[in-house]
Amino acid sequence: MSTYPVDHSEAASGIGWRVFAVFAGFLIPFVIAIGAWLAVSAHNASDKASQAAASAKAASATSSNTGMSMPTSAATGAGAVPTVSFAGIAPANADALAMRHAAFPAALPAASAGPIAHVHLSIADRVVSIAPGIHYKAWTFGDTAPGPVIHVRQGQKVAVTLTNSGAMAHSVDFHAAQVAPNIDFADVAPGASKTFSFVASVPGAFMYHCGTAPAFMHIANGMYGAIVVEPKNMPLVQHQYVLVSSEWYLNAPGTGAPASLDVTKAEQMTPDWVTFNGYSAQYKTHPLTSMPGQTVRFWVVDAGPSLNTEFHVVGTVLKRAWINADLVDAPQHDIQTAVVPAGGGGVFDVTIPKAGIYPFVSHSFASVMLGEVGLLNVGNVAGTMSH
Ligand SMILES: [Cu+2]
Repeated sequence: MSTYPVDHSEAASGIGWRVFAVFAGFLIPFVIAIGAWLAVSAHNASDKASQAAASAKAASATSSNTGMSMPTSAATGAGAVPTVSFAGIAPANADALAMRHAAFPAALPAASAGPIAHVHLSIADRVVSIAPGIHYKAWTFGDTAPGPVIHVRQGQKVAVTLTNSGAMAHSVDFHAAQVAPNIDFADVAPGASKTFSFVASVPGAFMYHCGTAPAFMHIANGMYGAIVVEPKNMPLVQHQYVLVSSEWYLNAPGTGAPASLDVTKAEQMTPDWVTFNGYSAQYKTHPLTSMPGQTVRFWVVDAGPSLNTEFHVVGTVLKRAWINADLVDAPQHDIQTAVVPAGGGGVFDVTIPKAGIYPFVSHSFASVMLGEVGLLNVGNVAGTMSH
């Protein structure tokens, strides 16, 4: 038996010291980390403030040249630059303008016949409408943003002729192609044209877009579209619609003079409008249609430039969902919402037995508030539906 004298107060204080030591072992690095973080934050804040000032100055210096609001460098300080939102701005006659607007044709066009699909894409600077009464100075394929829907059969050769009538160099990058991009996706000078071809060997819903640097800006300015490469074995459906989602970042409201790109907003990913097929909520005033019991296929491409689309149809489930537009593997079944990533696609079938009005949305709901919503009218019923 130990005879070692035990001083209970000493023992107690020894335990206390050990507890303190363990606690301090955790606490001291924590305090140091907090201190370091505060110091870095203060430093960043001062950096960002000076960057913001520099960017604002650069924006006013460069906007007279390009018509766009641009920071000094794409990589600096965008997060700290204050911007003004023009989201939801609408003239008094917005409803009438929305009704008068000719909706971008969403129906999938027929595929080209024969072994070669000839695709002519003309590039031009065009003022487009992106919401009721809102105009935007876009760079376009085929005079619209998105550009024309291209529909080919798997295995077809796609012969592309690109004609650049715009004021600067542009190009086209087909996600459906497997080619050397430095050759086939190379820039075409203003006034010039080029041809190239590829075999559409992989089926899916693909994006095409201008790849001229900075591609970010060329996409944000409207240079994108969808190419559907259809395999032989797709289940037959009664209706097929193509939806291309994209964001718009405006340097002005666009109600009077057309707006141009605000690069800072685009870097911050704070769009003024998010659209299916280039115009806010156009399929609310001009709904897509089907009849009860029919199957509707949505070919969805997200052009970005930066935000995903969380595709969802209210009042039903996606009966078949080819996630990432992977048409080689079997689809998923009966899911609620599917992500279509920026620069990607998805193919979704719904079969709705009951007549009614079924909104389709990006369930990332901020995008709905900015215009990424439409309606599927099943059974030609009267009325509308807000979401
Ligand atoms: Cu371009």
